[in-house]
Amino acid sequence: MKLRNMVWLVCLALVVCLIVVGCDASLQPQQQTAQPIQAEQATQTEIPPQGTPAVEEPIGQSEPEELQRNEEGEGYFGSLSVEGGALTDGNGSVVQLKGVSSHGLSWFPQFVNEDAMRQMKEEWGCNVFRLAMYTEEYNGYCSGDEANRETLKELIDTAVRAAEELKLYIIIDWHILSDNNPLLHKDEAVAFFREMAEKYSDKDHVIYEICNEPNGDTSWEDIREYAEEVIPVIREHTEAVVLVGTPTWSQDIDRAVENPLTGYDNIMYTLHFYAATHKEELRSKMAEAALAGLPVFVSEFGICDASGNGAVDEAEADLWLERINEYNISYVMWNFSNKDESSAMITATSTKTSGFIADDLSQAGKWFVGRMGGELPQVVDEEEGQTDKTDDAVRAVLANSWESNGGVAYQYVATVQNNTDGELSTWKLRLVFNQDIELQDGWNGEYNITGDTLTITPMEYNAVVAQGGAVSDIGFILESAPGLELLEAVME
Ligand code: IDC
Repeated sequence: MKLRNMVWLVCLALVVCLIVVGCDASLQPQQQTAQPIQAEQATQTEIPPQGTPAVEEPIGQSEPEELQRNEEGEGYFGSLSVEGGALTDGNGSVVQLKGVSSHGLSWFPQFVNEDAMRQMKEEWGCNVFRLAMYTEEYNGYCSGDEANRETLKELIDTAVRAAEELKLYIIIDWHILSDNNPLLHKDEAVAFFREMAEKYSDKDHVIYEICNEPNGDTSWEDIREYAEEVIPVIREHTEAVVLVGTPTWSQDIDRAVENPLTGYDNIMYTLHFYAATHKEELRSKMAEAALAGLPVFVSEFGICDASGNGAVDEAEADLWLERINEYNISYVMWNFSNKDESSAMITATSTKTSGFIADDLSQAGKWFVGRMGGELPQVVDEEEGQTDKTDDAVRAVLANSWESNGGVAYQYVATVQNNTDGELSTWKLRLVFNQDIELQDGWNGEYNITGDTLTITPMEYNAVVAQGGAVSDIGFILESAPGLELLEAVME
């Protein structure tokens, strides 16, 4: 009797289990793939059924249970296309690009480097980097000479190649501004985009922004006329996403709603805002365009005023971000440089071009990284003794430390200062610690370790130091037991 009861009980339990599992599966068909996505990762969601206004069926960060992590991970989705007003990956799932824009490539070329791009991607959670190539202002593509044009194209190429490795999208931005009408430099634009599209025809991660901000009396008809000439040239080589600016510094997106370009796939229209200047009126315009099914891309925004300077308005910036996410719109923040203006993400006093810690970021920079859910290393344990033991020409500062692989990771930033009376043709640093170390990562130098001693020699590009000059941002991460101390840092 007892045995039979037990058999019955086991069978009953099995049946109940099967029913429960079955119900659960039918209620949550996507459970295997749906997992909460990390804040710093770009989002990818189910595309809403055609014709469903996004406002009724909000997609994006607000409904984490609907989010799917892209199999490729890291916020990189391979080749992109535009479907039903949304940016999508190859499987038709909506994706959102998030990232930063360079300042003018001629102004701040040093900020376009692989280490900085790696930090954007890996620590801040960006999946797109925009290269703002002014056409007119300061050594612009059209105002500068041929050598300048070559330099700009080389910088673009450096970024495109680094981004390919890092799985970061790149926007090549034809940054018209004081040359207010894109028709002014149409021939140059046609030639430039022909060259770029041919060169990068097989690069899934390149996006073309054909005119930053038409302004003045430039009409939507002018922009259309320009786009009708530039887009076909790009299309001879690639189906990559093309971003088209709109009148009034890319604010009149409603004109594109009324009369969008036809006959091309993968076209998006840009809306730009500066939170301390542009508020609910422009936000509604953006939302209406998205609701009307227009593919909208915020390829530039700032959280200060439209001059790129003035006070930052975080409250208004948060309202913008909320609305942007509601419609799953991609966004790119102006600007990744240390210019002394409030839109610059790096403080003017920072001398670094990568390896940024919290102190290097401006209010705008901190806001951005914070909202991205990214990491902001703080300066910790910067004990006086740590820098005192260095000689005049070498400064090595512990920037951060954290637990790692059962030990501790120590991030240092070193600077070489040329205090001699002539140029240094090369340099070599020797850093001695109180215990054995291992190298986890290092940038802007060649690193060698024997026991407790680290030697650093330059890369090709930072070997020569002018008299009175310095090489900053020699950065490295060491692994060691707790209690690591730098005993000596000298130039050999
Ligand atoms: C600003 C830069 C500033 C530079 C100026 C050149 O922040 O350092 O001197 O351009 O005219 C835009 C433009 C963008 C502007 C930015 C802030 O796309 O080039 O950058 N802005 O004025 N549209 C609205 C604001």
